[in-house]
Amino acid sequence: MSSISIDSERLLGRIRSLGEIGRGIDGQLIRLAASDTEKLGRDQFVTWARASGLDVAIDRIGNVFGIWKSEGSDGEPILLGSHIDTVINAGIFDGCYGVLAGLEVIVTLKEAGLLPSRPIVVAAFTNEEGVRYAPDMMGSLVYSGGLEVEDALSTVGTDGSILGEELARIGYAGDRQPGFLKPHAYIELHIEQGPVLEREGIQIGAVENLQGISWQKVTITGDANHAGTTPISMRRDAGYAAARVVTFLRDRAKASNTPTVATVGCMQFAPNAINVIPSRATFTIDLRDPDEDRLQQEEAALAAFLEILGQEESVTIDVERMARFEPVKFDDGIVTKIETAAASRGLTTRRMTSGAGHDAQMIARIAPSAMIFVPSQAGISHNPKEYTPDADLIAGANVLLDVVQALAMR
Ligand code: HGY
Ligand code: MN
Ligand code: MN
Ligand code: MN
Repeated sequence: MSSISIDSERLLGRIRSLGEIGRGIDGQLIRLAASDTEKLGRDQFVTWARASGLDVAIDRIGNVFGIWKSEGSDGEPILLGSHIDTVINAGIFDGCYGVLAGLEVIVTLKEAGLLPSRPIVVAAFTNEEGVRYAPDMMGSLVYSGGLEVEDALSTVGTDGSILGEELARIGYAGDRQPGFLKPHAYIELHIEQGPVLEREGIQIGAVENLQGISWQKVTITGDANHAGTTPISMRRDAGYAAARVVTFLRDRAKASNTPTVATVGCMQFAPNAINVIPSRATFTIDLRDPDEDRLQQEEAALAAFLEILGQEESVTIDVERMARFEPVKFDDGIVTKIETAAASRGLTTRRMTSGAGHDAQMIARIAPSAMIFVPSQAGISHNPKEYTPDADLIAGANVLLDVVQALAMR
């Protein structure tokens, strides 16, 4: 077992104080990408990183890097991190835990007087959640060469804002080219956001793969008409057609006995009046599966259903792809180091798949990567009830500390 451990109080204190930045008077925590509240969160991370003696670099898509290049260290860095942007009415652990634990690992190594053979860097990636600007994991996608930075900066948000203008406005339109640091390895510590670890009573998840993600935006157009006078047989009801899509997706995923999951998270009707048949329904579809072939089959089945639905309901259906990421397999060597580190601390561990998307899904394109999970109480996340007990948060950070030492200590 490693001779050093993180400073638990410092880490837990920082998680809780960052968790209050962006909390509205209604108690909701919201730090959407490149918003004023996210700026405050970024500023806090930069302040802590600089106070820890790290150099801070910001790239053109606003990714923030805390860099520790100790004397004698050389070569490609070990990269840690995650994100500090949130969904709407978020919990305090998603993303922030990985960024702050990464910083904590660096400070712990510095305080122990240890000198890694490589630089160690902790990143806070821009727009991981994708709530304001699609696609999600955008900062790490650009960083890993999956999206041109100019295209990303010109993205129009759900509020009509332009990402590049917003990053400039909050002072995080950096000057470094994305990808300026090629990582030797990337390890992301994250809450599981699902029920597996808690249900099995396991403390550490050694994440070996991450499922594919397909995001689509659908617009169904019918005819507005009088809710009282229009016979059912004469309706071109966009709202009803949209509802058929929702039940199609759920029924198919439920009957499939596969890990496929499908979610319609956003839906708007127009004109959105109690006594008017909706002329337009706009909604999103989030389809995921750890197997690429099956994910493609699900996308094809959906497309075929929409074709038939359009004819049956006499509506037009337009589909816009918003994001598409293939499943990712992480580096077996690093996953094994995670298992070894957990076992050496007497922690129970298991290999597992990540249901959620993460920056590691993108960085795995350019460097050997893996993730460490800690349990989420009742599997809840993207919800203010998101919670992980202190002991698990500390255990995860210590496993990250040990894996970094295994990768970077002389
Ligand atoms: O959608 C996701 O899985 C991630 O939280 N952005
Ligand atoms: Mn996250
Ligand atoms: Mn999230
Ligand atoms: Mn995520």
